[in-house]
Amino acid sequence: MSPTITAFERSPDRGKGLARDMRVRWALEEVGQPYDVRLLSFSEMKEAAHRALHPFGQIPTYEEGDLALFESGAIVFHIAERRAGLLPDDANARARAISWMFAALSTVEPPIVDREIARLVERDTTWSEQRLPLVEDRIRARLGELSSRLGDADWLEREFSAGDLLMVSVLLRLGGSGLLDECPNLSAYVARGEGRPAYRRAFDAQLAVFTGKPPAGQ
Ligand code: GTB
Repeated sequence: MSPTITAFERSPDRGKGLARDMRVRWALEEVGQPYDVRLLSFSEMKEAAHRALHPFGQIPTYEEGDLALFESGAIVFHIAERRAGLLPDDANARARAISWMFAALSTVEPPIVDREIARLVERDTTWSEQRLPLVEDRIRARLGELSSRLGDADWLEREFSAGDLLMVSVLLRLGGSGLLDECPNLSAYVARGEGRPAYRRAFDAQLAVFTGKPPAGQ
């Protein structure tokens, strides 16, 4: 039986692939696992039926048989553990890839989310103009560190892994900010991720929800 994930019925990003169902779709595409999608409105996300799956009333969720999961990182990890293609077989390499998954979500993503909050939610406050450059400097520092570690490698460890999948997903949230352009190797890294066929399939599928047209080639 195919797993079912949840996604926005109408994503606020208008199909740019920035909502967190995108990373789950990408993981499923990487491992060749077909999936179904249940689309939810904002009000449906807050209803008891959805909160039984997701305590915070958000997307994405993942259901497979009698298993229900929430949190995109946990879902990607579950997919990577169960199916080949997203985590190396060697135990140490696997542990390092998992470290990058955590690094993406708990070290790199928080200041990036903070920037979105500063720009969107706090923009009418008197202190927003002072805060935004500070948040951007925190992102710059992280990007500089990540850029130094990546160097001229294609991926964070030898092979593409769930760590790269989550890191690229997180960095994509900086699109249009100019911050990624300050680290050309990171821009190239993100472009490599976006160029993967599995990424393209996932992107097209979530875009089709927004446009109402089936993905090209279907
Ligand atoms: N930590 C959780 C995870 O990783 O799964 C966070 C889940 C989360 O924030 N979900 C968001 C949500 O359901 C959608 S992805 N929000 C509705 C709510 O909380 O009521 C966040 C998101 C939303 C919109 C854009 N965008 O428009 O660009 C980007 C990211």
